[in-house]
This record gives sequence, C-alpha cells and structure tokens, in this order.
Amino acid sequence: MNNSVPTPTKADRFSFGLWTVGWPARDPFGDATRPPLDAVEAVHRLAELGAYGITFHDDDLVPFGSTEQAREERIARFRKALDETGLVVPMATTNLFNHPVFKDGAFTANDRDVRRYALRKVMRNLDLAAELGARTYVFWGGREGSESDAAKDVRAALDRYREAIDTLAQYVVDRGYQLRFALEPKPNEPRGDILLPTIGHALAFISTLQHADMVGLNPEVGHEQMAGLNFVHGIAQALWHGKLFHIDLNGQRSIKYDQDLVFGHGDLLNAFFLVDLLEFGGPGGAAAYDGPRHFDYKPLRTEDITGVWASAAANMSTYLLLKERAAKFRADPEVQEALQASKVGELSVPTLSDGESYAELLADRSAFEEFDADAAGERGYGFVRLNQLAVEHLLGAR
Ligand code: GLT
Ligand code: MN
Ligand code: MN
Repeated sequence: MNNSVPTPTKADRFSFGLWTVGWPARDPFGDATRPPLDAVEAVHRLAELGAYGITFHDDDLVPFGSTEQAREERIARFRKALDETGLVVPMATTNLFNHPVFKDGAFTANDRDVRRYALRKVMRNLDLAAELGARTYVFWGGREGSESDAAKDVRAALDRYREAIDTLAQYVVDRGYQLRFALEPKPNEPRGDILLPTIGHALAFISTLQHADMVGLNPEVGHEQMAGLNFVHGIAQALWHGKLFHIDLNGQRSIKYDQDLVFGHGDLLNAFFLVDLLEFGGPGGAAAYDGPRHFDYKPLRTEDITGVWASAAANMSTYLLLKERAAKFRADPEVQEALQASKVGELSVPTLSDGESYAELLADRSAFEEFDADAAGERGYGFVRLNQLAVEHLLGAR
C-alpha cells in the first residue's frame, strides 16, 4: 500500500457486517457472482486488514432452519475464530426480512402469529448477542411498511412497533443484558414505503417508548440520502438528542435504489464533513461519537473475492484519510480566520444574555428600533470561501 495511505488498527474501532463482505452479489436481476464466504474466514481476513469488530444477523451466522446441534457448532466455530483473532462483536441484529413469513413485516405484520414469531426470533438472538458481548442491538425494519395505503393501518402498525420494542427492552432489562437498542431508518426498499423512514421519524417514535433511554439510532449514510436528506445534519441532530448509538457508513449517489457503496464513493464532501463531525465535533474538538465505525456496504457485484477485500480496506483507508484531512482543515489558521469571518462560533452564543428575558429584549432599542437591518442584510457571510477551503483540504491542496 502507498505510504501516504494510512493503515487501520484496532484502535480505530472499525467494524463490518458479516453480510457485507459475505454478500454473494445476488441481485433482483441476476445470480450470485461470488461463492459463499465462510464466517471464520471473514473474521480472520477482517482482523488482518485492521478491523476490530464483526457484526451479524442471526441467519448470517446460522442459516435459517438449522437444527439446534448445527447452530451450536456454527457458534462454536465463530467463537473460536474471535478468540484466535481478538475480533469483538460490538453489535448484532435479527434477519426479519428474508424469509417469506416476513413478507408483510415482522413486528407490524397484519398477521398476529407472524408478529409473535418475530418477537421469539429476536429474543433468541438477543441471548446470543449478550453472550458474545455485544453492546448494541440493531433493528432495521426493512419489511415494516406497505405498497398500498389500503393495506396498512399505519397508526395500528406504530402501536405494534412500539409494543414490540417495549417488550424486547423489558426482556433485556429483566435478563440484565448490557444491550442498548438502535433503530435504523430507511425510506423504502424492499417495501414501497417503510415505517420510521428517516432519522426524524425514528427520534419522534423513540420518545414514546417505555424504555426510551435505552433506545437510540443506527443511521445509515445511504438511507438518509435516498430520501434526499443531508446525512451530516441528521447525525448532528441525533447527537444533539444523545441518540447516536451506532452508525452505518457507506456511500450513495443521489436518490435512487440503495447502493451501499464503499464509504466516500458517494457524496465525498458530505463524507468529509461527517468524519469531521464524528471525530472532532465534540467539546474542545474531541470526538463527538465514540462507538464503532461500522461499515454496511456491498462489495460491487463486479468484484471477485480479491475485490471484496480491497473494498473492505478501501472503507477504512478512506475514513482515515478523511480524518487526516479534517484534522488539517481544523488546524489551518486560514480556516480558523474564515470560520470567524463567517461567525460560525457566534451561533453558540445564546441569543438572550445571561439573566435576560423577553422584557429586557423589548427594552433594548439597539435590538430593534436602532438596529440597521439593511446594513446587516448587506454583509456577506463568506460561506463559499469556507467551503472552498474544505474542498482544497479534501483534495490535498493544503
Ligand atoms: C440489510 C440492510 C442494512 C441493515 C442490515 C441490518 S440488513 O442489509 O440493507 O441497511 O443495516 O439489519
Ligand atoms: Mn443500505
Ligand atoms: Mn444498514
């Protein structure tokens, strides 16, 4: 690898879904282009590449319908690989979308028996997640939704969604598991319309939960961008609510099907500002997020297994390069001066002074009667210069 491309280490806390590197590249139009990948090999290769964690759906690790004995064997092999490599399992999740039983959803299927089955499937994997030391449990409700507005009573569906999360949270509390839940929004695909389609919808839903404190978000770059939204803004709001429990990093190019590209291979400038926010957006320039940097991407269908590992490495090196660039951007005196000229820091100064109320504001003639709105309206903010400085840092020109 070129010397100027940073090499990841476990301290960077990069993790990958088993389903990402393990994707055999079957799509709605074509067969698999790669053979299945053994979970044990995935663990070893990811560890060699510098990742620290691996995540999984119940069915990634143990194929749906396996016998109890086959399940135990699979888990034992996986555990052994983890022990050999020191890779950890920071997060786990449930496959509630692949089997035809979930064609109308899991927690919000119209069929009550399906909903009860889904809860049991999750509970079984919660036990395994806790056993393997996971701290986050993700809920991606890809099948929770509809194609026809006649077919789904959305308010009843939200009642059932809440019932499911409340019930499962109570299970975790009663078992004493150290797990928090992270809901993953997505606007559509595979359902025509998915419930909890964006970060904002999910935040509002969480506020109604019985154990709201243990439920946060697992936003994915591409999913917000599929809705035409600014991922950096969404993440900033999730952080503001104290709800960024986990993150799915990848790339997406505009509003279209879910591309799951390598991180940075979509909107690169947005990725730059995302890394800047995660790594340096905390108090005093500290990291604003200290959880796993989790990649949820699909190695392109054109790639063979060599390309799979190259793309896994690409996610990590792109992240680290962006982190380097963001650090330089922040340290650049010209950037600091431009930030000041743009009054970016002034936004942190409360609009009312200490102890001031609307009464004092009303009495302050300089705020209104004597305020020169025309002059203030004429002043430029210099945001383009600031943005260009970021672009120049991103392109390595500074
Ligand atoms: C599925 C989806 C992802 C989710 C995974 C977790 S499954 O691959 O496309 O965005 O994060 O269930
Ligand atoms: Mn996706
Ligand atoms: Mn995801």
